[in-house]
Amino acid sequence: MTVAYDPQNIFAKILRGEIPCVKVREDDKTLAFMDVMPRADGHVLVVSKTPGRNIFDLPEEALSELILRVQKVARAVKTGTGADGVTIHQFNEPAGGQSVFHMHFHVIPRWEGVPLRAHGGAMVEAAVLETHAAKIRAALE
Ligand code: DGP
Repeated sequence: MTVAYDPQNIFAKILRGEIPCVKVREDDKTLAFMDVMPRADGHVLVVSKTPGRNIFDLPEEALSELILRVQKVARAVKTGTGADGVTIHQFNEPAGGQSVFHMHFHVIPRWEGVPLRAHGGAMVEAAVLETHAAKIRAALE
């Protein structure tokens, strides 16, 4: 069964400017901003501006545009944070670990031997997120 997209989800509200976020990158197709519950310092979410719940219903063209932005952000996250690598996560439906039902990718910097913090763990204040965002923005091509 396909579940309908709900335009009242939190990322749709961020896209409409109804609630704040710490922005990293924006263009006409996508928005990248800091995850408020980061699994590592520098954890970014890349969100499609096309309404879609997840991989099952996002139109192909929007998915193509989104993954190309994920690559740009991943490069900037690695360079900007000085990470050894980057983990990309994308969850679909509650059973798949998804909690916000607007299509997005997680871009998470990784350092050798450092485990990820919990998914959906402690919230970090905007001023701290901004210090990481500034480094990532500076590394964007
Ligand atoms: P998931 O749907 O499982 O891919 O996880 C959603 C992620 O979104 C999770 O890592 C926490 C983050 N998140 C939830 N609410 C907000 C919010 O209001 N602002 C920001 N920046 N991130 C949020």
